[in-house]
Amino acid sequence: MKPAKKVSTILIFSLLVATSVVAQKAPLPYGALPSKHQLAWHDMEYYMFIHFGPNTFTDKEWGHGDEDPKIFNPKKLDARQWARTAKAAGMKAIIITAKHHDGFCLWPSKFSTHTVRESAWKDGKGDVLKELSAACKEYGLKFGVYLSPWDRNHPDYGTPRYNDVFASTLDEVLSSYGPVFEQWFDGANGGDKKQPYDWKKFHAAVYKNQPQSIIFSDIGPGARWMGNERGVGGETNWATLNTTGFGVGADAPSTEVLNTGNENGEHWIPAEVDVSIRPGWFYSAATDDKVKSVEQLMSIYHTSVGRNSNLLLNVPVNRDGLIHPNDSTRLMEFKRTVDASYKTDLAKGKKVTSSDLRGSSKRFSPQNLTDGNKDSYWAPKDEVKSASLVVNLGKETELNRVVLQEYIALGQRIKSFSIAYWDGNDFKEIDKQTTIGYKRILSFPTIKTDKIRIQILESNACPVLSAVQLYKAPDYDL
Ligand code: FUL
Repeated sequence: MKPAKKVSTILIFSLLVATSVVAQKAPLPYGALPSKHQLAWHDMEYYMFIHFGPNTFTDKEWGHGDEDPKIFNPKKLDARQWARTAKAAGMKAIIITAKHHDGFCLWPSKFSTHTVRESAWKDGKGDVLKELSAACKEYGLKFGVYLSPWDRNHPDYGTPRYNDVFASTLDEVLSSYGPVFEQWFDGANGGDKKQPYDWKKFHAAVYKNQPQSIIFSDIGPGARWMGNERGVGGETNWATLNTTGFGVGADAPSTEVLNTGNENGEHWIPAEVDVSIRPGWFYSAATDDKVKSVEQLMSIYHTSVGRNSNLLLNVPVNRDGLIHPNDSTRLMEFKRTVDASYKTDLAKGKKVTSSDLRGSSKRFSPQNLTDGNKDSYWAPKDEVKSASLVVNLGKETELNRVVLQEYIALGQRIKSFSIAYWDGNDFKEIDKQTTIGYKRILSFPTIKTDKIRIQILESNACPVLSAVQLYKAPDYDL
């Protein structure tokens, strides 16, 4: 070989190598990104909320703070029964109202005189947080706390001293009961007394003790309220939100914005759907026959977990200190239905082809979509913003659910997509939707096909999908 020819061959060869190396780099992250704690939080999907306190004994939703603490006397309280129920229901954690708006503390706080210590329960020697955190640990559940900044009992409320009291209260709870995966702050304030909250101080108290904790409030910073208490997350649901100029409660973004998030929002603040299994948040014998049906709960599952949100389902504890059998029975029926619907992934291991490949590396192959591993993903080339994927089932198969997951560690990117099935001659559209995010579930009447097509119609950066799953849910769950 002549030296000139040799040089040009080497040049071409190194150019080829260079292009393939460039093409095979992972896509760059897009927009606001989840922290590693938020990524772990997304994986939890479904957990229990417990509202419990003096309201349980007075049949109120909002106590006034002047209730006699002696009324709190749950004689058969068994936190292990709550944890056992949550575990059997498939939940991953329990968040309890450690302090609701009436100020009553479910633990013997040094910073209050309105607590379990002043109650009749266990002669003032009890501590609900101690029992529940131990039960959660025993059953492998995470533990979280709701502490209302609005306090209708504390004498300092409405004075500058209160912010320090509340920060000390947080400090006390968050340093006494082991790991707290989520700190829940509600935005309600129906009182006459004005109290400008020092959120910076409150957040510092949380992170000092529990750096991994997800702080929930109307606007996060860990997770956001999704704008209603009916269990309905936005059909379009971005995990990103603009918070500049906004606050909690009256200063929060509109409920519409909370419901959908902001496309290209400043921060990763995903939605958490909080909803009660009964009409009220607190237990009342009057609602024993109004526990939500399996159909209602399945619908909520699809409008929460199925729409890029976590589901925080409230199961109020009764006056005995137990979860009522009507609630636990329903939770088990719900679990059976979810399991029956999402038991067998018909796409698992099936061949997937895509309109675009990001080089030849297995690392970005469409095959990763059906490998059962949500940490592997498919991505096309950087400049590709719309693409098409076909799952070949190999034989005619009945199905009525499609589950999609974006690889959110690289941001939420997809703006719209459609799904279609092969009818023997052509692809027929089943549904067309907007966002995907951590998880999107689409339900539709049963079809029989051997191929499903997913078209990414618009994406803010090249789409990065980690899973396509297909299911045939029993018809009763529609
Ligand atoms: C709201 C409260 O006012 C309700 O009582 C309940 O705790 C709900 C989950 O949050 O802000």
